[in-house]
Amino acid sequence: MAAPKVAARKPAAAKKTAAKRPARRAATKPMTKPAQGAKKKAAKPVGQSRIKTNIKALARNLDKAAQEARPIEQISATTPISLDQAYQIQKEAIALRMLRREQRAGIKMGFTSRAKIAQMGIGDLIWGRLTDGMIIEEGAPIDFSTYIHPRVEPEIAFLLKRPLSGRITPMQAMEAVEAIAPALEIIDSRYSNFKFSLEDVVADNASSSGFVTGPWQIPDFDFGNLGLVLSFNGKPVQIGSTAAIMGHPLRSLIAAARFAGEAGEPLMPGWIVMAGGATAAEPLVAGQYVELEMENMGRVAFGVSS
Ligand code: OOG
Ligand code: MG
Repeated sequence: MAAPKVAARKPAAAKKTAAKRPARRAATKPMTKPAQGAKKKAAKPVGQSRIKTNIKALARNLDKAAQEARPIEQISATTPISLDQAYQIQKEAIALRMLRREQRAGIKMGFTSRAKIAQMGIGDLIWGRLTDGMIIEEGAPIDFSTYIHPRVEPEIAFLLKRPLSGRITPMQAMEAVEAIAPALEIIDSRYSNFKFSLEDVVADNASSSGFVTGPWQIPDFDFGNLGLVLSFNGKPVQIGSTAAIMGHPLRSLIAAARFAGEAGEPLMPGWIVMAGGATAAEPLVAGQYVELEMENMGRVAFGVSS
């Protein structure tokens, strides 16, 4: 089978760095006592500009946590945010990566399998934004110290050749796919103990940290129920099937197009769509060799250095 061209894709430029920045000083507010006899003012509703400030600050915190590989407290523990605000925080945090010259590489879907839903206790479909800074070279080692508490999960990746947005049919979805590949996603929640609410994890870009894709192939065969084995140092740790992803991974691509349409950010040619974990995620430790073998699709692997 001829290998599809993947010319639209850029090589991973930005590597994950763990530059330690000096801690920012806490913004301390002077305590002001109300003048005696002054009437107590009604609590002010949180204004639009105040919300914007919070969203930017929360995005900066998440971005800093990722860069420094230091966990932070869940946002929901102190600040109630809506799902809409959570996606705004995600967008702001991605804008910070763009300022560091990362480029958009695609989109990832989350909680598309029962195994993931059961493991994390969240049943809503979510999505996150992928950048080229998250691309990990196939077969290369990742540096364990640049992560907080990384986990890996087996996925399937779509490479698009046409834009997709809004409500689409399975046929339209297939027509936009240039190639598919077995893929591994590294997730690394920025929250302590990998614990979060739906809004927390959305704000944290669906725990996105890195992804590796294996050999690309033209999808001229049914990839709806391919067996897969995730192994650490040659020992199987998860066994499953691509059917675990919404019954067929194409449904995840269709959902991604709908989310992209709602967000006003159509899926673009050259983008990668990660369909979501087919099994529960497994924690990574230094010294491991991680490999995914997928029926008819080949292998994808990476190492974990200490
Ligand atoms: C959230 C990310 C979910 C998937 O494939 O379901 C996800 C998490 O589990 O931390 O990437
Ligand atoms: Mg995933």
